[in-house]
Amino acid sequence: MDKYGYRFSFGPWNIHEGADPFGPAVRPSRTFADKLTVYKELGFDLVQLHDDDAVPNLDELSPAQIRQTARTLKQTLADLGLSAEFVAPRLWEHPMTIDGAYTSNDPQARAYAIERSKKAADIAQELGTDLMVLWLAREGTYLRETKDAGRAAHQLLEAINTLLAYDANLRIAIEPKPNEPMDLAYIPTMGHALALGFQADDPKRVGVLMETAHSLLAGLDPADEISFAMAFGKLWSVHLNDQNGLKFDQDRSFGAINLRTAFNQVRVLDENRFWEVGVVGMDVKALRTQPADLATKHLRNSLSMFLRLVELSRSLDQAAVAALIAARDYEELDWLILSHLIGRAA
Ligand code: GLO
Ligand code: MG
Repeated sequence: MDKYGYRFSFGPWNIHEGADPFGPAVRPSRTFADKLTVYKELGFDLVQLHDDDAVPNLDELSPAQIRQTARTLKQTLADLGLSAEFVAPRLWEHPMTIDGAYTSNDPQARAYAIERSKKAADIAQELGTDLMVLWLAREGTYLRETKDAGRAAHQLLEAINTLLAYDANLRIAIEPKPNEPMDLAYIPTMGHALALGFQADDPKRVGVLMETAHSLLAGLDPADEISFAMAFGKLWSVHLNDQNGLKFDQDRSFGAINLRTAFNQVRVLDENRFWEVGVVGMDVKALRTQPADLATKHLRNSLSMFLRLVELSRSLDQAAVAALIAARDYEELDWLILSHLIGRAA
């Protein structure tokens, strides 16, 4: 925990080999165990996990074996002073999920997705976290005529209800994203995710995770997405990062592209006391050009940027801001904010 009370997390996928769709890995793989040793050094206390990060090959294991492996991991994490923030079922790599998971046209694939998600819930339980993140990677279409978006909405709701009923303590945070890998995803924004959650059998247990890059790819402002979710007490985690325009999902270091957008995300998180409700997750990737021994600086930079922006948010002259708003002098306010961000007097 830092001096402001925030706790930070990332997932093992955020230390990666640098492969992209046009080129192979450029850095050697680090084992999961090795990655875990980096967390504390970098100031992170919690680990975000896919179900199969926690329990490799879970499709080949019995429910009892899955629980046992997760229990062992809980101890490994504890020995390192770490704990799990959430578990996310990885519903986008298995051959059964080629045409979608909960919304696949194939009933067997849909059944697989539900069974797999139940296993993820068991893993979360054993790891001592009540939070499951649903990034609905392949719920959407490449070809509009292949599926029915209305039917898909009901299928997603049914999947969520099934999981809520399966584990009475489970909370589900939906992570919206508008595209990639799909052309068009069914749950592209915070509004879609919240609407779905409010329809659930136990709406109290469904919330959201806001990822900066995903909001930007939807043409939305991440700070407004945060505020909208927090207005209803629904923001349970974040994936802070950055994104340069409407391109592939870049997962750049937090604040690396647009400092003011980053500042406003931190400002609204801080004003709404996010440290009391959730963990600050960094879903960032090192640039492919980064040599192996220097490939965790994106995590260090993102965390440090967050803390510097908390400092800037708290040192903003609130009286001056209020006076300029009252005078409707928004140009002067613009100047005050920009000056504050570059550390100069207005
Ligand atoms: C990809 C997503 C992905 C998820 C992660 C957790 O665009 O951001 O990284 O956050 O798989 O479910
Ligand atoms: Mg993410």
